[in-house]
Amino acid sequence: MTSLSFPPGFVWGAATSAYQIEGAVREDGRGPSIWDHFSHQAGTTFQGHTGDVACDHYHRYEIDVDLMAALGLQAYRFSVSWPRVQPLGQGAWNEKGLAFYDRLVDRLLAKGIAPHVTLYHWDLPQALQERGGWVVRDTAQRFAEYAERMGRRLGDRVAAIATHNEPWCTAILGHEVGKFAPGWRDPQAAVQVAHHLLLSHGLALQAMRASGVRASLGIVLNQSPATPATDGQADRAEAQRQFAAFVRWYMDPLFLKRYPTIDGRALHPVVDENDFEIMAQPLDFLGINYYTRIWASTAQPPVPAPKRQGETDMGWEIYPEGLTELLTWLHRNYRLPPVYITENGMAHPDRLVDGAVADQPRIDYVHAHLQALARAIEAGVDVRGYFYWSLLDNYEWDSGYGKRFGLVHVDYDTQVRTPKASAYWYRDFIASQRRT
Ligand code: IFM
Repeated sequence: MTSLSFPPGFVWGAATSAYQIEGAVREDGRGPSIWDHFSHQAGTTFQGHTGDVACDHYHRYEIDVDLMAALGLQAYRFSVSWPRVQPLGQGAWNEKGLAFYDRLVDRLLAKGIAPHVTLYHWDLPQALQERGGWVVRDTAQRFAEYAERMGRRLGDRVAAIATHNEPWCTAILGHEVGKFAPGWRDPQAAVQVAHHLLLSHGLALQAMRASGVRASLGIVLNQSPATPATDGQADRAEAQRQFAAFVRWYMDPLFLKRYPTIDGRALHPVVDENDFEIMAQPLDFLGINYYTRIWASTAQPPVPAPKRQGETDMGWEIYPEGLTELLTWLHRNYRLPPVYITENGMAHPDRLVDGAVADQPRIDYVHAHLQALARAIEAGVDVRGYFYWSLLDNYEWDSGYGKRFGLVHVDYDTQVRTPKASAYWYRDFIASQRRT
């Protein structure tokens, strides 16, 4: 085992999201989401995979919570499927959908596992998309109503509620690159979507606080430091530009009530007078998802990232030092609330052999990132918890079931769950932390 030691009360968990694991997309009154719609269009996902069944967690949540308990997890981060609880994204609520999350939360609590809820992990009700989706300002208001309802329903029992997961992905991958739902390729729309996501976050926090929600309230951002490929002026400027677009575009409005100036960026959202005040609501916590760094090269062809510590099955460079670099930079530049690492993990081409999965590279990945995290904490960053992504192998969006991130292997034909070597390693690590 390891000599790593984290502050008392540090929380150890794992994360998932609704569309990636639940399945049961047409059951008990759930409405369609943009991911149902998108993944059913030809050519959008790996081998046409959809989340129709996924890990069938909707029916198997009890055994999944038992698995978490067996691994000694102290917290579980999951998301609520908006169209499961409000099929059209406005108007009527679906009691059967709400009751599912009641049952999940109660089972977690019965096992001593703290529920950390995310309200939006990319599955917008399709009915709202048909009215324009996130490019329309009114969607932010609809989201605030949904947040308030979920806050009242779950907020007295869950530890934390995050509004959004990774708004950059919704805005850029969904509306500029087009590889995520709703599949748009419109950079001006993307910048407006990013604005409305942050606005909806602020409105949601206001609404939940006004109705007395007791859970900690925050947001989850995906972030990476940016390294210039060379010492040249052009690469250094490019690294700053990419970092501003990826990290500061979301952090500055939340903490400094403004957007950063980015060299050469002509696109700007329409911003109403009071928007920055709304977006910059005090945060009880900030969730950060960290996987890799940005490698900035202006050469043609670009200088490739060195990948000295290898890459994951997503092709992402393994660069644990980036977690220390990122957190210490954020700590120096913003007045951060308590931070949680709400996602960190690796895809690996795991194989089940004789009932076991030997995923030593994943163990090495987590260990190295925990060392990097410990260094950031030593440097003064107030980090309160770590969630491995993901508890289960699951539906990796446009990569379908082709990429496995889980601590627990899922056989998608039989739905049998098999903890991998990394799950046992993580279990023993958590137990060792309880003793320190
Ligand atoms: O699977 C995703 C998750 O939904 C959001 N963060 C990154 C993960 C790995 O790509």
